[in-house]
Amino acid sequence: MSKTGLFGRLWGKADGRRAAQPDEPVAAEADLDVQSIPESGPPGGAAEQAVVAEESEPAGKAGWLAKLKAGLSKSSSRLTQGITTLFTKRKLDDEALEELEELLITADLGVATAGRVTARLAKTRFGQDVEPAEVKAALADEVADILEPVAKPLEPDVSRRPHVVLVVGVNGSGKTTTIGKLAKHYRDRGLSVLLAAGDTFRAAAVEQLNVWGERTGCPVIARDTGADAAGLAFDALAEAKRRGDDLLFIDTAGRLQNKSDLMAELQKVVRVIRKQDPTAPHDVLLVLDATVGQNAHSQVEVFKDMVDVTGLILTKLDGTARGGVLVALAETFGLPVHAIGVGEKADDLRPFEARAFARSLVGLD
Ligand SMILES: Nc1nc2c(ncn2[C@@H]2O[C@H](COP(=O)(O)OP(=O)(O)O)[C@@H](O)[C@H]2O)c(=O)[nH]1
Ligand SMILES: [Mg+2]
Repeated sequence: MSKTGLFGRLWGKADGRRAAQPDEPVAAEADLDVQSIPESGPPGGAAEQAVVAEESEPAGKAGWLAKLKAGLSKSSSRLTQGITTLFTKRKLDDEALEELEELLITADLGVATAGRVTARLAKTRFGQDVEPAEVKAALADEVADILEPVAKPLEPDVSRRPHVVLVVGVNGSGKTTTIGKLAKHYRDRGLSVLLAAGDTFRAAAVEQLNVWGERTGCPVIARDTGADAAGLAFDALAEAKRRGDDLLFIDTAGRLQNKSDLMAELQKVVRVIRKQDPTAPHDVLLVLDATVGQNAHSQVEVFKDMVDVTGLILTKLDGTARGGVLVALAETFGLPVHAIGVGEKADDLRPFEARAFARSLVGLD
């Protein structure tokens, strides 16, 4: 299968649905700072090519799988070393099962998953000699079964023009970076994408989104630091409608220290954009940093209380030993996992594939 075909399917229907549209010029309004990118069509100019070259990686599925495996190597080595130690020349008895369960729990897979995996092994192999490889394969199968139902692509319905995606999560979880990566992905496929710098709390946050806007050729709607995020989101939606954009990504602040303020702000953003489009936001993505491990659970709880989270994106799966947390989250919340981040570059966000992830997590090819 070609790369385009594979990722086209995984990333949902919007891919390639519409031919590239030249960007309309963006009218700057009084208190609106619109960063218009003076080029037409999808990336392809010299500057864009420079960015693409810098971001290049081994092409295709093989390259991506290698990257996933390398990224998850800290998580997988913890599991595989543990399994090898436990099951070298050993019968699968109660004690071994208990130790396996503990290992899985400490690898962040969660109590329920740990219980299921050990129960499944016990059912078929109790009292027999087991090889580490068999345990790994059984674990990968069980994990894949848990992840399969949540591995759902983001499926923007571009006929909404725009399909509105609100992106939430605590500070530093990777919201702005993820928006940049998503913008690049959809822009590369010919969709027109508008970005709203709704983290109006920090000047650096606005600047960061502007950089991604330039890099991806997507205009950014921004205002001064301290501006009302809801007002900005409202104007961004009006602008996206006027321009006929396919997608609008709204970045938000993530000051969890002040939970009630953040909740009020996010709820106001939702209320205000619904005045223009009662069906928006069409997706509310919660971005979670995988390195926080089990703490991700409380973040999901907190944000679910604030807004109707429709899906998750897990970032920083590169280089963390806590990749197992994705399994526990899937088991606990059953929320769709749309994509995972395995690096800071534009191409380091990929659709979430259950089986590939499960095998990489336990260090299998
Ligand atoms: N290694 C790695 N770093 C990431 C990933 N996603 C985001 N980051 C980095 O995490 C930091 C915080 O990201 P940012 O997008 O600013 O988070 P925000 O505060 O939620 O908007 C930045 O330095 C990003 O480059 C990822 O998947 N892998
Ligand atoms: Mg940010």
